[in-house]
Amino acid sequence: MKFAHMADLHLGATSDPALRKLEMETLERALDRSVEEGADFFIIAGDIYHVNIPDLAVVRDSVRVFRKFVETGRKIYVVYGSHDFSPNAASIVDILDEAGVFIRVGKPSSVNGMLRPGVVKDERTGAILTGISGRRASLEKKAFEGLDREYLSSLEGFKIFVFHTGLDEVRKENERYEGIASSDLPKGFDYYAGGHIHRRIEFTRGMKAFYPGPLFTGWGADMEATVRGEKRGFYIVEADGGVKARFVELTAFKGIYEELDAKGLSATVANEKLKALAQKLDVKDKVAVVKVFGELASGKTSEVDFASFRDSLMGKGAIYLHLNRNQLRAREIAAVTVSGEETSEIEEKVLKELAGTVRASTPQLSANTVRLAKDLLAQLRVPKKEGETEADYDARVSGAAKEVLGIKKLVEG
Ligand SMILES: [Mn+2]
Repeated sequence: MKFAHMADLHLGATSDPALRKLEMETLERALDRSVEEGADFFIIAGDIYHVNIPDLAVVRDSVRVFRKFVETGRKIYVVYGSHDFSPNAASIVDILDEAGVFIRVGKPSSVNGMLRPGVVKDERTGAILTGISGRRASLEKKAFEGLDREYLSSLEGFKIFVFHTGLDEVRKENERYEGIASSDLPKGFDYYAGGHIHRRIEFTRGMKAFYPGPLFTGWGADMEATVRGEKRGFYIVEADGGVKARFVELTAFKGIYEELDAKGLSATVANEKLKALAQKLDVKDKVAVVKVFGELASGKTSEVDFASFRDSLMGKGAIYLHLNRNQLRAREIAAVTVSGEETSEIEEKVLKELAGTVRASTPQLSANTVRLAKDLLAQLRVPKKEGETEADYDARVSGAAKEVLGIKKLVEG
C-alpha cells in the first residue's frame, strides 16, 4: 500500500493571476505525480483552501484537478484546517465532501460524553483513517482532551490519524501556535498525517508524525522561505511491513530574495537604491521577494516609490513581486495633510498615511492595520450611556476593543 500526504495548500491565498495559475499547475502536478508513484489514495491534512468560502473560480479549477484524481478510482481524505473551518457557516470542504470529491474523516460524534471521531476504511487498501480537524485558534485542543482513546485503540488494521495541530515538541522559537504534546495523539496508529505547521517536519520519537508543510504558499513568509531555498512538496508513504515516508520535491517556482536596509536613508536616496536594485536583479521567470526595512532619516514611507520598483521588476519578466515593508518606518510621524468630503474618508486617508509608520508584531495586524484602527476608533468613540457607571463603561469599551482586535479569548482565557 502506498499513499500520498500533503497539507496546507491554502488554495486561493493569492489573488495574483500568474500565481493562481502556478498554484493550480502545482496542485495538478502533485496529484499526477502521486498516481505515477502508485499512491492508492491521497490525504490532505487541512488548510485546503485559504478561507472557508473561497473564490468560486478557485473552487472550479481545483475541483477539476481533484476530480481527475478521484476518477482514477482513488479517494482524497481530508480534515478541516484552521482556515477551512467556520463555526457558523458551511465550509466549501463540506460541500465537496457531500459531492464525493473529498471524504472528510473524523466527523465527530459523542458517545458517553467522549469524542469518537468518525472512522473510514479505504476500500482499495483496507487502511483505516480517522482524525481531528483543525479549528480557529486551535480550539481542537479540547477535542484531544475528550478523545475516546480506548475505542481508537480497539480499531484493527493499518491505521492513519489525520490532524491539523502543531506539536509542542517541534516548535521553533519564532513559531507561535497552540500546540499539543505528541503524547496527546491517540496511541497505536501506524502514521500520523499532520498539517498546520508551515514547514516540513519528520517527528519520529515513538511514532511517525509527519508534516509536509505548504505545497505552494499560504503566507508571504512561506514565499520568502521558498525563494530562500526551502523545498516544497509532499510525502509518499509506503506501508510494507514498516512504514517508509519519502518526500517528493515539487518546488513551484524559482525565486530570488533581496533586502534593502533603509536605516538612515532619506526617502530620495532609498528610491535611488531601489532603482539600482531593480536594474541589477535577474528576475526573469522568477518570484522576487524583497524586504525593505529600517528607519528613514527623513521623508515619509509613502514617498518611497514601490510602484515604480514593482513596474520595473515586472517589466523584466518577474512572475511576481512580494514586497515586505512591514518594518520600514519614518523617523517622525510628520503632520499629515489630507482632504476629503466626509469624516470617515479623511480618517481613512490619515490612517493609511500613518500605517507605514507603525510596526505590527503579527501578520493579522500588519495586513489589516487601517481596518483595525478604524474599527477600534469607532468603538472608542462610543459615549457613556445615561446612568452607566464608570466601571461598566470601562468594561464595555475594553470588551469591544478586545473583540475588534480579535484577542478576547487570548486575554480572557
Ligand atoms: Mn496552514
